[in-house]
Amino acid sequence: MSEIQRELETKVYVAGHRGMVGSAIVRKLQNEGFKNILTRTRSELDLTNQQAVFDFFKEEKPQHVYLAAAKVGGIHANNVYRAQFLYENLMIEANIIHAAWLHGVEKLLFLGSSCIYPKMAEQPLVEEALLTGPLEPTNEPYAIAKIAGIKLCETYRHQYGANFISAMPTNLYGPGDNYDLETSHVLPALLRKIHTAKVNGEDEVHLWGTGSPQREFLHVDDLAIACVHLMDTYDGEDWVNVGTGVDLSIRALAEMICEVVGYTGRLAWDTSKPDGTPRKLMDVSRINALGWKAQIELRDGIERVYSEVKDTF
Ligand code: GFB
Repeated sequence: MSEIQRELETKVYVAGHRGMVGSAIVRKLQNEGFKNILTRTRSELDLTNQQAVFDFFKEEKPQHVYLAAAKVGGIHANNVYRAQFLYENLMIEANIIHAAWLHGVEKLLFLGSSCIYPKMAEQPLVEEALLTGPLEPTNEPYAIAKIAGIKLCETYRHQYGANFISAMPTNLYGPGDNYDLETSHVLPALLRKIHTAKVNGEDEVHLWGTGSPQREFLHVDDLAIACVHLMDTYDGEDWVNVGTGVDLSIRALAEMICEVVGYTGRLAWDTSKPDGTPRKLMDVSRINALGWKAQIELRDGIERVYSEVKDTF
């Protein structure tokens, strides 16, 4: 068997395969020809249940793990379901990372988030900015859980020699996103709101905050390429930012979406809703130096996603 054939036989567990990130990783692995992809639905395996996770790893003995399972949401969900965001994410990470070590997983990739960096960190955000200042309050519980995940990978590497690595994606969008207006992230929320306003002939659309915060958006298919690339090539202890290195204001995003959707009404800003972090632009020099760069331009990505979802709203 050749080296490549052997690699394609690797038993790979993708935790969170029904989510936007996990499903993109599964698609990418399938396209690459991986033959042994292991998944479990939430009803088959509750990742917050330590014994169930330990039993699963003992029985299946995966060689590689992509840890893409998480409780996620936009600014409102993060701010309201604070206990769940902290508890569920801590449990999922601790259970999987410990089980992976106990059962000899050869390599694990943990997915974090750009919200781990301090609210007022210097821009663009370098990896070294971690733990240098207070976090953005609206997503502090989620960020603390994600920081714990990074530290689990780091400490299991130091103490036990485990090859566990971490990637920190910027704000994501793509197929399989959440379009529930209460719990979604900004890009899917705006697509839905602006599409609905157009279809209903409304002359204004209500968006949250002031429109001035800056955000960076990465298509999840680009993230999946980065994840598989890191799994193949990167064994370092430092976590790695994954983004485009380009951002825009929420107002500019809304205007771009209006163009894609073909909506010409007015944007009305509800300033009783939070703005969140003023800016979180990733410094992506580390991953660029490792041989990955985002390929999908934001406008193209939005057009792609809009054509996939517009008939489902
Ligand atoms: O994606 P998002 O909800 O979260 O974006 P974050 C929030 C920004 O978009 C704020 C504005 O400035 C909001 O005021 N916004 C405008 C809206 N209209 C809307 C709307 O209809 N819905 C939403 N959701 N926002 C997330 C964290 O922060 O970043 C997650 O909550 C994660 O934990 C992710 O880390 C990367 O970008 O502020």
